[in-house]
Amino acid sequence: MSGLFSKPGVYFILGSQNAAGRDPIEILEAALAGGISCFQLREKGAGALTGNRLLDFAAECQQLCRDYQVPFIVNDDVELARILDADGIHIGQEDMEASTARHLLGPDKILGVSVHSMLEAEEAVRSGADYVGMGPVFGTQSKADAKSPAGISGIVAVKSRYPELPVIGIGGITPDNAGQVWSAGADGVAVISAIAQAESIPLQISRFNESIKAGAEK
Ligand code: FQP
Ligand code: MG
Repeated sequence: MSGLFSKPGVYFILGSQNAAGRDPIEILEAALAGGISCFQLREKGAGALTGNRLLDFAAECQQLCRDYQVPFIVNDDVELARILDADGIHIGQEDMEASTARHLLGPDKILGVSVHSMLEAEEAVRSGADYVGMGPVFGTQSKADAKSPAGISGIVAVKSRYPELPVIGIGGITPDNAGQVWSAGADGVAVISAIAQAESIPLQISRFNESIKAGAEK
C-alpha cells in the first residue's frame, strides 16, 4: 500500500446522516482542508441516501477527496466502490467475507477490515486486509450495535503481533483521549461525530493533530 498510513493520521468517516443539519459536503470539505489523512463514506442508517442520490453524493465526495489527494474509501458497499472506482473498501465481520472483497476488488485497491480481537485480526491479515479498524476503543454514540470495547489493549496486542499492519483505532475517540490511542501504537484514529459535529472542524482537526505529537512523547 502506497504509504497510506505511513504517518499517524485522522481517518474521517461520514454519511449524510451524520451531518446534524449541516451540509455534509461542506463538512467533508472543511475536514479535508483541515488535514484529514483518509476518508470513508459510510451512508448508513435512518435517512441514508440510495440509488442515484447516493451515487451523486458519493461521486461528489470522491471528487473532493481527489482534489485534496486523500484516499476515498467506501464502507460496506463493494458494488458502489466498483462503480466509482473508489480507492478502497471497508468491511466488517458481518459484511461480505474479506477474502471475497479482496477477490472482487483485485490486488491494488485498499481493503480495510473491522476487527475486535486478535483472532479476527489474524483472519483479516490472511484475507488480504491492508489495514484493520480496531474497536470500539471507547464507548461510541455513532453505532447502536457496537461490540464490547476491544480497548487500548487490543491495539497494543495486534501491533506487537503485526508491527507492519496499519491499525486504526475507532469508537469514542476525541482529542482528549486520542493520546492513549497513539501511545498504544495506532497508526490512525477514526472518528465520525467528533469531527462531523464539531463547532469548528478545522480547530477540532488541529486538536487531533496535536494529540499525535503528545501521544508520541509518551
Ligand atoms: N473501522 C473502520 C475504520 N471503519 C468502520 N466502518 C468500522 C471499523 C466498523 O462493518 P463495521 O465497520 O463493523 O460497521 P459499519 O459498517 O456499521 O461501520 F478503521 F476504517 F475506521
Ligand atoms: Mg460494515
